[in-house]
Parts: sequence; C-alpha cells; structure tokens
Amino acid sequence: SSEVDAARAAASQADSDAPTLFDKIVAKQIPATIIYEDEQALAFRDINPQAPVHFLVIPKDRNGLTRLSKMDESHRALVGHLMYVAQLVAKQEGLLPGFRVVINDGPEGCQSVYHLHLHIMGGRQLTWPPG
Ligand code: D5M
Repeated sequence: SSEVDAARAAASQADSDAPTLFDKIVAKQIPATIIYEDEQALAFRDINPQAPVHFLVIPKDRNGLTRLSKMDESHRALVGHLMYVAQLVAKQEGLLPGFRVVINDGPEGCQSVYHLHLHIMGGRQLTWPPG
C-alpha cells in the first residue's frame, strides 16, 4: 500500500556509525528548538510533529546507540537518564494529563535517524494502537 511505501521511505536510512543530523543539532551547527539541555541529554522539538507537543530526547554522545537494540549494560544509566529527562520535560511542557514515549527501532520500527531518540508526544487525546 502507499502507506507502507511511505513508511519504508521514511525508514530508508541504514543503520551505520556515520554521524547523523542529530550530531549537528548537538553541535548547534543546524538550528533546532532546544527545550532542555544538560551534560548528557538534549531535548528539542520534532520538525514533523504528530501531536500539539512533540519533542525528542537524545543522548548528546550517541555512544554506539544508533538504535535501542544496540544497548548493552554500559548504557543502562544513560538510557535511564533519557527516560528521566523525558518525563521532566513532559511536565515542563504542560503534559500533566498524560503523554506517550516512543522509540522506533530499525526498519520495521520505522526508524529514520540512527542516533537513539525518544519521541514524547502529547497535548491531545492519543489513540491506540499506533500505525
Ligand atoms: O524519527 C526521527 C524524527 O526526527 C522524525 O520524527 C523527524 C525528526 N527530525 C528529523 N530531522 C529533524 C530536525 N532537523 N529537527 C528536528 N527534528 C527532526 P524516527 O524515530 O527515526 O523515525
């Protein structure tokens, strides 16, 4: 179907260790609306929002985490910190009635940028299941 084709096109970038555009956002070489920053993590608004509030939380240093499934025990504290930042910024953004956290992994997960990122979406009634 055309929806499946579109999903595959969106997820066309292969998993590789090449830098992604998120490294350029971390380095402030390309603009982004940054809404939270600390030593380890950055949160910025998604350029293609799927909800009234849609932001991404990323590790500044990808640390081998092109995708969640590359996680090993050395990443546990970092990934826990990203989850902490997700809920902190969700509250900062007024998402007290609720929100959703999504990590797309790999081609079938429709991942398009191979630098681990959490999507946080809210500001409307979300539905389930996602596509
Ligand atoms: O999601 C990758 C997400 O990254 C997707 O929702 C669009 C977003 N994106 C792509 N480029 C930018 C820039 N330049 N700024 C902000 N957001 C961006 P995935 O889970 O990999 O499909």
